[in-house]
Amino acid sequence: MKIGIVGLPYVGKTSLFNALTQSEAETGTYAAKKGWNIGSVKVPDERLAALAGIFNPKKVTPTSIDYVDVPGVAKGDIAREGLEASVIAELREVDALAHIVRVFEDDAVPHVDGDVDPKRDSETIDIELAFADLGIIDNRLDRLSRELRTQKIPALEHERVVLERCKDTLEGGTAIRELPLSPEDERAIRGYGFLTQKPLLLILNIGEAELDSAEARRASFAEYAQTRQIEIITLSASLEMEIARLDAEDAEIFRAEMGLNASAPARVIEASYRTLELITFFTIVSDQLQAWTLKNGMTALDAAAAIHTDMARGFIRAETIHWADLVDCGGLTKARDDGLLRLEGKDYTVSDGDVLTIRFNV
Ligand SMILES: Nc1nc2c(ncn2[C@@H]2O[C@H](COP(=O)(O)OP(=O)(O)OP(=O)(O)O)[C@@H](O)[C@H]2O)c(=O)[nH]1
Ligand SMILES: [Mg+2]
Repeated sequence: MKIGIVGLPYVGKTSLFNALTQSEAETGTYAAKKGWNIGSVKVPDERLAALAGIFNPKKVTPTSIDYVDVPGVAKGDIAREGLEASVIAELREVDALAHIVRVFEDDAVPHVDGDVDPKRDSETIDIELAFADLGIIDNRLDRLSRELRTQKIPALEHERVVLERCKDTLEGGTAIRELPLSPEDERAIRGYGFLTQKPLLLILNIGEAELDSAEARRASFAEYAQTRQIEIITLSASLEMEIARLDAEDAEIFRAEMGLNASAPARVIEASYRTLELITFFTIVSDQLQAWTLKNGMTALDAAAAIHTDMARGFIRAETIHWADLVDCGGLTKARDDGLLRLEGKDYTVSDGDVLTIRFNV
């Protein structure tokens, strides 16, 4: 899973990236504007520790999330191609976007549009993302109308109808995310990776001295977020970057002193999971305990495919137990003896926290 961090220039994108991935990428207003940073974070999961407690596995593999930190996008950048095409192409590949909005006041950090105005700024980015999608749609519609003049191809006709709807939606100031699309419609445009179709997290970068205003800030964005179906997180990126440099114990003490409750990276990761509607399942195979992600609603066969295509091809059944039941009874053998392992077929809908043992032959 990959999440792209976007926002205006100098709003704290790289600071947050460093906090999330424990990196030391260059921050500050003179950082190079080219290219992007990619880093990975292991998803903390208490269930893994509990399961490891009964299995003593040789290896424990958590899931991970990749974060991509791209250069800032200023008003008009997309229209005048001020942002490298490779950056946009990279963003088209991500599963979700985290949009950072500057709330912090700091005279030492300039603002591209003169002053700090979180609402205006978040709308600026909405518009830039919409422009990026419209550019692709217009090009494609041109091509399609030429192709469809000479021959009638139903799939292309359908694609044209869906793209026209996307275009109208964007021109009306709404993201493609909010456009109801059937699964067929969805398939017709999936390949374009439209930026405004991606799940979005809104991250308000509150100044370290103003953190007690976080709730009020969040409330001021409640309506904005609700109409756009997005989640809001508040944090201070530069403070989180400092905390990420401390060891776990000092970080805990520091958070307590600052009156910060849950760690911001953990909140961003949790929100990423919710936004993407992901669940976690676990496997225990030859001394290895591993966590995997799956889209909510997916089946045991999808879970098998996530592990290995051979497993999906030769799928027989999935022996299934909820992680807490397994921890309670103390092991898979005991669970099997006690009749706690359920035998599920390929259509079984996997639940968050399931431990699966996939039986298959190849
Ligand atoms: N006071 C304060 N300054 C911050 C905060 N977050 C970021 N900054 C400062 O803002 C400047 C820009 O931070 P970056 O993290 O490099 O911002 P960016 O969005 O990656 O910038 P570009 O990549 O150039 O678009 C740095 O000088 C940071 O120290 C914050 O929460 N409080
Ligand atoms: Mg940066």
